[in-house]
Amino acid sequence: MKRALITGITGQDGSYLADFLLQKGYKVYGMVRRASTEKYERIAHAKDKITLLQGDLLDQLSLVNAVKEADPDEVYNLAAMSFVPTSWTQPVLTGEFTGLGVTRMLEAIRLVNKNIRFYQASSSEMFGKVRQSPQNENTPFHPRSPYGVAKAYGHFITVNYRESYKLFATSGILFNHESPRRGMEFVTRKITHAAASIKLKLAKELRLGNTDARRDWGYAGDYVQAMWLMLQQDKPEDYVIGTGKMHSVKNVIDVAFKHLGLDPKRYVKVDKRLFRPAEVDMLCADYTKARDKLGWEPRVTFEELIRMMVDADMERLQ
Ligand code: NAP
Ligand code: G4F
Repeated sequence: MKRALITGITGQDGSYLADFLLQKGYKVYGMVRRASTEKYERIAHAKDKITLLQGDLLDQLSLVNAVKEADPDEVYNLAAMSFVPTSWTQPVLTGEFTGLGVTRMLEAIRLVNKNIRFYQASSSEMFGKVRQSPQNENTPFHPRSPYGVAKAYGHFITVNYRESYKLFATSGILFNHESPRRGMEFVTRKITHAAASIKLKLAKELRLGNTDARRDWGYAGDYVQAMWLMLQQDKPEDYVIGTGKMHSVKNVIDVAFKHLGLDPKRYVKVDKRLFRPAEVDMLCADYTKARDKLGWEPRVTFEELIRMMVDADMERLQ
């Protein structure tokens, strides 16, 4: 039985990855940080099958102990401060969690067992003000937020530990991926939840920032398979994962509201206070390498994804 340790198991991706690895017959360990109230909604359905270990990306000893105790074949480092706007209000903490936290986890692996395979959750936010479109593994980075800068550090330290210590360390450069388990503050979920609330007369309007921004949005359930595939290869390499299709925030609004028979013009308001100090205008993945080497393809389309999220929010609110 293979063993995996997932950091960030209480998050969107961690919960889908746990489901995926359990199905594959893995013994799954999840690292969680201590809180006065437990936040395990996303893994509640699988909690009996997962072993939770306390640890924090800020605390080196807790990482060493989590790796020792789980004794994993694979570590998936998904934990991070992942919300871009907060990275401007908490830039130092973001650097600690999302950047230096990666080094701490790599050091824990180097100390405990150099044969552990390591996956780092890197981000298309590193491309930022894009130098070419679509973006692939060779596109230069120009991050536009403290979050993007911290992720670029996490990416390069992963590459560096692979080159310096011959660790099986990979960096998955994932474009935006969503699901009914997406955090409420991210734009897709904010929109699908608001559309459902308005339909049920629980809300009257939706205030958004830059609705012209364009992203390559895919389904989180598809993307965790790509993470796993990266660790099953002969050689550790970095991969771009996305759909190759770009849509605007306005497109998300249209699909979500029309799915419920609502006219978005009546409810959606642009609020300048929600614009970012520096915006990433567009992101679009060239995932040719993942398709050719991993045999990976996204399955859920943009429209299916948004409708799935609206339906789940309707069901939850009803
Ligand atoms: P998420 O839902 O925000 O989950 C983040 C997870 O990190 C949560 O489990 C959180 O735990 C944990 N965490 C935060 N700080 C921690 C700390 N100091 N110590 C231990 N755990 C900590 O994020 P996600 O969407 O699943 O994303 C997973 C990873 O992929 C993140 O690294 C994110 O930056 C990256 N990524 C995401 C996307 C995307 O579109 N979703 C795209 C590219 C890259 P709590 O529950 O305790 O808060
Ligand atoms: O949904 P978002 O907050 O996601 P963002 O900033 O692209 O980051 C997500 O994807 C990254 C991968 O590229 C991950 F690394 C990161 O962890 C996270 O999962 O915003 C998407 C776009 C932005 O351009 C934003 O300006 O939507 C625009 N937007 C417009 N109004 C809004 C809003 N975003 C949010 N969150 N809230 C709004 O009201």
